[in-house]
Amino acid sequence: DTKINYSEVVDYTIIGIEPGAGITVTTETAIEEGYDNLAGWELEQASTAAMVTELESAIADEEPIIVTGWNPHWKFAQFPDMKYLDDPEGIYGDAENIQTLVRNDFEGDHPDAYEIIDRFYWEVEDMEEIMYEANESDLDINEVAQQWVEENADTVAEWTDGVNEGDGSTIELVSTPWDSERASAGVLSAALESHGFDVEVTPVDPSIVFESLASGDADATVAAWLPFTHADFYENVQDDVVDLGPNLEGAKIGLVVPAYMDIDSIEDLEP
Ligand code: PBE
Repeated sequence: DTKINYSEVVDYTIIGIEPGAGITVTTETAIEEGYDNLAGWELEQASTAAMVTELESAIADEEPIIVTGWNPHWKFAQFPDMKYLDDPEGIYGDAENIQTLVRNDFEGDHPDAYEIIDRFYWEVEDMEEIMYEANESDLDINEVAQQWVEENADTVAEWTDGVNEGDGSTIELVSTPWDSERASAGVLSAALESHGFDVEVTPVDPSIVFESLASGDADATVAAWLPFTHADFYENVQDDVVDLGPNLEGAKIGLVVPAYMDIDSIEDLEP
């Protein structure tokens, strides 16, 4: 038949993102251990911005392209004509959570901030609204997050009601540099600040998020993608951090292609 050999057209290359991302590690696992048919494939690593640029230009020309993708992400939310390739080996997993972790002694040291951070929970639509708004406007994600906290007082009250006001002590949040995590760190900071805490947010690579909590250098994160994306980083520090569970359910990662590509599964790729 006349089926296009997409693997050849994309030169056996997946367009990835930053080398330090969890999805980069997961995709290397898919290539090296998960799928025999990906033997010899390359994962191009540069940045999320470079991936989005390549994706936009491929779509403009209706060319095939395979990228590492995830939700919530404003770009994928905005392109309904993208699809995840099926992952029969379960390397990328099904639904992913974004989870909250704190350092071991944090609850004892800052019980009130701990209570707010433990209660912090929101929906995919909330996070997407902030990312989308920041991309449509000239505002920084932090400013949009601050506005969101002012406009969603009922939700924020679920996190802060009945908790003692902060004594001005500083809470050190550690996060990652993607828009999704700039949004969540921005919202949680604004909520904590509105309740009398000072907050510092440090964006770093995911491996450093986990290490800095385990060493006690940082207090908390709301940026852990589990159980798949950050599995390797988490396993290294599991006993030295406290997992407070999901703050958002319904995230996802995987290999993503434009819907005009007549291909459905990672298994359809050719070595
Ligand atoms: N991401 C977005 C990150 C976490 C958030 C999926 C690109 C990653 O570590 O892969």
